[in-house]
Amino acid sequence: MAKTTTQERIKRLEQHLRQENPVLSEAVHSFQKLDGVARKLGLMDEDQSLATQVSWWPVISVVGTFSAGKSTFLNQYVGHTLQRTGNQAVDDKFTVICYGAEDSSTALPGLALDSDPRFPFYQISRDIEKVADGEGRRVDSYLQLKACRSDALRGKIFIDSPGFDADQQRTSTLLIIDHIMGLSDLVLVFFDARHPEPGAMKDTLDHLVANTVNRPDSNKFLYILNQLDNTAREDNPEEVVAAWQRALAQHGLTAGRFYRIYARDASLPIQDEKVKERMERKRDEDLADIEARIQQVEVERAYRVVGVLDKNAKHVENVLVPALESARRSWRKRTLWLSTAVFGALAALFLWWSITAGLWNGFVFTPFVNLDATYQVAILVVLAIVLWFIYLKLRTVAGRGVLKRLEKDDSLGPDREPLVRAFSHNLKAWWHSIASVRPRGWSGRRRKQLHAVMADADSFVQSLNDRYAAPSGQKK
Ligand SMILES: Nc1nc2c(ncn2[C@@H]2O[C@H](COP(=O)(O)OP(=O)(O)OP(=O)(O)O)[C@@H](O)[C@H]2O)c(=O)[nH]1
Ligand SMILES: [Mg+2]
Repeated sequence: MAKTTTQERIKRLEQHLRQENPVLSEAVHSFQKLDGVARKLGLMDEDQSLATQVSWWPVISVVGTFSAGKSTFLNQYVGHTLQRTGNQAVDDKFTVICYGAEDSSTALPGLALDSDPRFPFYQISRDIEKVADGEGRRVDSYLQLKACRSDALRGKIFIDSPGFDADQQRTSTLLIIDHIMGLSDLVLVFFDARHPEPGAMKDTLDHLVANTVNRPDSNKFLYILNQLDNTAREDNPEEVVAAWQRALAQHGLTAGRFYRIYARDASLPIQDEKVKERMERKRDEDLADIEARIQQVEVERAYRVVGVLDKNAKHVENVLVPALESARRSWRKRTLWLSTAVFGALAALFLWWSITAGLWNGFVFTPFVNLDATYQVAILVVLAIVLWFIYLKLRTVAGRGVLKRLEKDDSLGPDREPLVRAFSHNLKAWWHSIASVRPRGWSGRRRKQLHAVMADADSFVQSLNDRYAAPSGQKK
């Protein structure tokens, strides 16, 4: 069987994970097993895979105002000068940063992101095109991908974004920012302590703060006041922080998740030893908190991927297969009614016609008994075949009725598409008797395969526990 593009991509996904999280690379195998079962049931076609429906890496994005130090922060975290930094707006693109095995860091065009489902910008060009005519084709001018061999990048994807200014942003850029905020597991929102008057950037704060603090996933937003070292020279550095806190509070940020930091390398020397000591301590505390949150999303995501595997396997067995059985049951019932009606009508028609034509002698149908035995057999065979074909036709008509009902059933939610697909798959199997409600492709063997996937999920959880937690206190 020729490998489909999706299968090729899954292979690459697995190779990529093997380097950075072997447990998850095993999980890819289990997803493939699950895909096999789902395909046999007709729930998906060859080019689909459940593995492409989960994002395999946690996404941590850095957004914020111009020159706030987003790229500097990322360079420091990664331990490489990956991104250019500077006091004019240097970044005009969104940069996806991930782990790569190559020695030197490599940059790839936006197209690489647009066409690869492993990354969070899969087919973004379509969405860009929808909001800005002709811009979809220019996806390279919005996005780029950088890979770098840094341990800090293992198991995560970072997104560095161009400076945000609500008044100057193009709709396509706003769309990408919103897309990123939606899909990220953690969003670091950067502000620049050098901006003396946070009140002057109302629209920007509206977008970055007011619109994010009330989201259901608001917990994933961290608001970071950066470049605090610049305030050390002020008479009252605390006043700068207080002004920012007031401005953010006006936009809805009341408690927690507000950090103040400055870059370790890029910072200015602070003369006053006391101030220096105090600022460094606060910075290190806050940086440690932020880094712990970054670490945490990787752990959460690993468990989530395994959870999705388990959930999907159980969903097939406990929800989709029973739903197909029930669809087959109503198919059988409809076929029965339809056949009774049609064959009854045909029999009545035949009787009426033959009786009025005087073809019966008591219970004997005279034209038939007067024939040769071979003719009798031949006629019976032909009749049986014709009736069989009529039956198959009726069966299909009844099945289409059930299919229509499935297609219209909104209560099925996301299950509707796979169920419709699987039921059509059942409809095509004319040789498979509808006396049985067992869906096409479902068998004891398939059930065992599903159970094996669930058992895999359990063992992955244990391996992840071993990797991330050591209850006995032993070192790995
Ligand atoms: N003093 C000081 N300077 C910093 C700090 N962080 C960044 N810088 C400097 O601020 C300038 C802007 O930093 P960048 O990292 O390029 O900022 P950015 O947010 O990525 O900027 P854009 O991508 O253009 O929006 C650079 O010259 C950095 O060296 C900091 O904490 N303290
Ligand atoms: Mg930058």
